[in-house]
Amino acid sequence: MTWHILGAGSLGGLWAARLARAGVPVRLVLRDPAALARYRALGGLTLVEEGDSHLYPIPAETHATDTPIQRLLLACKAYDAEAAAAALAPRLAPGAEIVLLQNGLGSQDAVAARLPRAHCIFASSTEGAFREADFRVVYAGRGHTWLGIQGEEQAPAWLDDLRAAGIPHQWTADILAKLWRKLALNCAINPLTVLHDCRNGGLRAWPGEVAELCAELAALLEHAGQAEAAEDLHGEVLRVIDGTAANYSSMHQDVARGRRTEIAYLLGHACTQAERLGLTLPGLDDLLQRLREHLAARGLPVT
Ligand code: NAD
Ligand code: KPL
Repeated sequence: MTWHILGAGSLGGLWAARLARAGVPVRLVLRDPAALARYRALGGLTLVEEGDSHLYPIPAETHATDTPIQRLLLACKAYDAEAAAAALAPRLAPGAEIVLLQNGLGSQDAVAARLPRAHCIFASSTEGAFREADFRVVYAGRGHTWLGIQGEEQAPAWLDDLRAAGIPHQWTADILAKLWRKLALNCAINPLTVLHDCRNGGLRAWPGEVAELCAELAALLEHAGQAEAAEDLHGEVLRVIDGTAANYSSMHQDVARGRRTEIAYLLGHACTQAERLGLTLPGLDDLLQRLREHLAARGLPVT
């Protein structure tokens, strides 16, 4: 079974290279003929691991190719996911499996609503990768990927492809708990690193602000039916701040490079859900307001 991978960026490239070198059939789905021409001129996708680079001549196509897709890895940013899924909808075979690698929450439901006949598998990853150049990806941090369909205990047989490819992963019947927990961690850390213009460790100078946000995020998780994901949230946030003290958060890196952030699917989603649940969370609302002003002042989208 061929894996089509849409989004030959950081995580999509990382998955594509590992699957391809394990002998799993992979095809990249690129945005347009210009991207395809640039890719072909380079001769494939390069993965850099521990300083060693290797070129993988993975076949590629554009959306316009008309062969059916049975298995798709959607590896674009959350704000591109719905449009990307809609563009590929006519090519999806009945019962196609789509793995959604997007961080945060909100985009997965938008994709699933667009593709009611597909099996959408949600994923939450702590692996780290970045694009050094076009179609050149650096594997920057080992991590783990949780995959699941909410309430589905039985892992699909095709997870064997990930095992063969050495992609660290685990199936879970409670993928929403994993996604909510990561969203809460990201909401407690990332916006503050942007506003205080600091590395994650710099947040040690703002213990009161971090504690207040964690208390509000834990209340949100509990009201959203995610009591387990709320457990010891503050403790884990402090451990992540210490464990990644020298790093800049992903949102800080996006803002520093003038790139659009996934704010709508992280802090924006948290505030929208709080409002829907009738919860007043002044610290999170104020953080969202300040973050939007900060982004707007730099000409970046605020949603
Ligand atoms: P990225 O920007 O490096 O790659 C996304 C790719 O998707 C880009 O190459 C873009 O051109 C492509 N794309 C967008 N729309 C497309 C379309 N319609 N057709 C074809 N290609 C299209 O992004 P990333 O860092 O790989 O992040 C993907 C998701 O994974 C995000 O939600 C991110 O938060 C999450 N994530 C990333 C990392 C990481 O280390 N990079 C870690 C954990 C989670
Ligand atoms: O995931 C992260 C990110 O930077 O996006 C961490 C390191 C957990 C900080 O929130």
